[in-house]
Amino acid sequence: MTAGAAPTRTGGPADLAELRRLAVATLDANWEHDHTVPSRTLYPHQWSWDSAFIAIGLAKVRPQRAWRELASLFRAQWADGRVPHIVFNPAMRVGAYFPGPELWRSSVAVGSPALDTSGLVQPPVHALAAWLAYRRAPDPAGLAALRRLYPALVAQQRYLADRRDLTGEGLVCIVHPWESGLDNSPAWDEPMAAVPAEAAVMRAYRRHDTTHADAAHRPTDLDYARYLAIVAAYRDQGYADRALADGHPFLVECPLFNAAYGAAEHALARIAEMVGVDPGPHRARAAHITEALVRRLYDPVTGTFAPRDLRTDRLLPARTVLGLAPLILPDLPARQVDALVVEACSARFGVARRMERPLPTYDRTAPDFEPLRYWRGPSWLNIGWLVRRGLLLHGHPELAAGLHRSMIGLVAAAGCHEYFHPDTGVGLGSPAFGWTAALLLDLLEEERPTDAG
Ligand code: 2M8
Repeated sequence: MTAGAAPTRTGGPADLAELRRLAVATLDANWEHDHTVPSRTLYPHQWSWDSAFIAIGLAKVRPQRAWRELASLFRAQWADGRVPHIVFNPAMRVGAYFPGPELWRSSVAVGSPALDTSGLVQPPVHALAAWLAYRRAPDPAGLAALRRLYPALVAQQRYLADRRDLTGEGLVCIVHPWESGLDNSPAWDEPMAAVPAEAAVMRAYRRHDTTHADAAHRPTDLDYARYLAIVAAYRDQGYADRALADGHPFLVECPLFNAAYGAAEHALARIAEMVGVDPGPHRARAAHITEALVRRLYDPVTGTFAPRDLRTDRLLPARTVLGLAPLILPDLPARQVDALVVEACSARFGVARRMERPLPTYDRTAPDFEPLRYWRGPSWLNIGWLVRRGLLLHGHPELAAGLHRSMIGLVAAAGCHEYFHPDTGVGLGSPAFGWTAALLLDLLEEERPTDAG
């Protein structure tokens, strides 16, 4: 089925031209001088992986903005190479987002930039985004932007390799669920249960998210108490990674984060070729990361990838969509590709040529599957976009087409929501969400990703 046959239900934009207009209008409305906010209400600052996804969608319609989006994010890169997960807009009123700069206190940390930021990172999808933005707008301005970004993208990878590979085994760890981007995924339930905190901690703070979104669709107060406890532990060490091994409360090797880390080296090899640098070292690192991912995070018993908790050295049991992310690696061995296709097409995730239900973020058959709560079941466009890309890369165009149709159908029926009920398609969270609009635009282009694009 083509995008033109996307289902339209009452209340949603009717045809593809209207969908395109809605997506562009959403991105225009969320544009804020040099970046796009994920949402005017829930997330009024700049977020790291949001900007990467947004740049991909902007490339065809607003190419200059695509490059500004990435350039503004990288202006907030720390001296050690980390790209912060939030760059705070100083023009926003205090309290516009919780936790704000007063909690992060980045300005007193060594090597932080002039702007207030968080001290965490997010999945490094930026090199891939820069490469895809260039493929979608391959003009001299794009090439000049790639040239400027290349050293910063290399430094981002270097930070991860030098500071976050705690075991020396070739994978990098995340130090907070927020770094995964899938904040309250059931994947993190086990390590989070070991983080000391009580829901009562939240009485000292005012959460901002639950004034804009239904509390039943967001993380709980107990989750937030633990999020803050982990931030405090990292911040009080000055965000210095050398202290992580000495009892930091959350240390996990995440399959999506590491798949992005590997995909970044593949993208950097392409960028290096374009800007006249030797791509060989990027290719070698990419191969090393894929090998480490298979060795450390692939579980032959379940046939999928799982996060490894470094505090216990065990794979975490929840079957989440994080496990499918290694499909984005062009050099994933056939054995793992085949196993992930089986997992994707199982009743847990329901990928099919004729998908009837959207891709969930968690195993539909699990007793604690929650179709309304954030990353514990709902369908998200960035994840569907990544999995679709992986399916195309590995020669499954019909399955990719099912996902494509289901994602366009979601937005056609409900608009550019942040996430969607995985059965009914009802829109949840922010109704005008940046990466939903951007990735919808990209999907509407109907491009066939290959290894190169
Ligand atoms: C969500 O995360 C932030 C914290 O970083 C939040 O809940 O306040 C996640 O969905 C994350 O993946 C996303 O980047 C961010 C902004 O859209 O919101």
